[in-house]
Amino acid sequence: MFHIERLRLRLVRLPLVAFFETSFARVYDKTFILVTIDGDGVEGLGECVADVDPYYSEETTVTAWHVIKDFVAPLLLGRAFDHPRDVFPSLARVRGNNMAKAAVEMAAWDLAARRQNVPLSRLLGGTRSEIASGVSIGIQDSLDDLAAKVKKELDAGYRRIKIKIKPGWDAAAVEMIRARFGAIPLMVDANAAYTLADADRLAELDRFGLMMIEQPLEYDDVRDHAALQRRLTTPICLDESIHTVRAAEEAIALEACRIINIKPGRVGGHRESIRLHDLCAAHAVPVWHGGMLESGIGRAHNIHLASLPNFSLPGDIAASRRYFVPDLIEPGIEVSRDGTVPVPTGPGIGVTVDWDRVKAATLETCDVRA
Ligand code: NPG
Repeated sequence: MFHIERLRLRLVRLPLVAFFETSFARVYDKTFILVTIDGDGVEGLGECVADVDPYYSEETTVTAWHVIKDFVAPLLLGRAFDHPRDVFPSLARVRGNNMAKAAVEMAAWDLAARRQNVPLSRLLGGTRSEIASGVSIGIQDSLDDLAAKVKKELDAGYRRIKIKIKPGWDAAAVEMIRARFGAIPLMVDANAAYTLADADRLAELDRFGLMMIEQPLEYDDVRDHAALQRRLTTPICLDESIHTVRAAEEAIALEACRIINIKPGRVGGHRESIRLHDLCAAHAVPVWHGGMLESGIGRAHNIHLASLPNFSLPGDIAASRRYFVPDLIEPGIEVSRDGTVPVPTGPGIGVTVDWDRVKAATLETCDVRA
């Protein structure tokens, strides 16, 4: 049992080590909300993955701040919970806004794990002591730049390479990688940049033996993905479209994908991620853990979650140094030469926050009490 006595929101901005470009935007820094929950003399931490712009999803840092402060916090403050899995259902009155809910819900899981003095992975049902790590490489200015990035990440030991694609930056990029690096574990992510009218062009990717193509079509679509999957041998992986467990049930029933990417921010936190993980396991659909350019705090949450058994493919959970130097945690997340990350063994998320760094990166703070 734990109490939720105070919620603190911090708007934090960190410069990225290098720009990151998807089919929808190029970003140079990451601005996000850090959530702290206080209860029973213990603190829990969560990171909101909403961006400043509504390009990946509808939510933004401003909408999440508003929803947490004015709607989520009042439903939780002053209450006692037997288990953090009870937090998400108690927010049911608030529709959607999963990134806002997840940041708070995940902080509650951290708090509960710390209160019990166990690593978060134990509370979540994790079974691994290390997770397999892959990288996501954004769209580059040239194929030579892309080749240099791929080489660097393979040399670092990462277990699979994902590249971002969009019309005009797709088959040639994949062809170059296959020609220069051979049969490496390779996948592509379109972030909804194509339509069903592009099916023939997407089918051209089949000859490259990709592990999967992620979210080729609209962010809220399932039906067209099912039609596309019937025309591709490459497995489709859904990301944006899977905003709830129900959406995953529909996608699986319609055979719209063969793999699912789990991001706790997209589905409302750890509880819903576990339900999604279990649903996929029951249907023999492999899952992997996505990334949203998190700081070490959100990254630590992801590592614990990715220790569950059906996370059988390498996730977008890479080393801190690829994103932020310095990170908000010390030491940062490290990836071993064989492309794995150990699951932290200390209480809760099990990483040490450098509060001076958090303070230096904070633009705005807000406390909410019962
Ligand atoms: O390594 O954290 C990471 C980035 C992984 O490619 C990645 N994330 O569409 O999954 C995505 C993409 C993304 C990044 C989406 C930032 C939204 C914001």
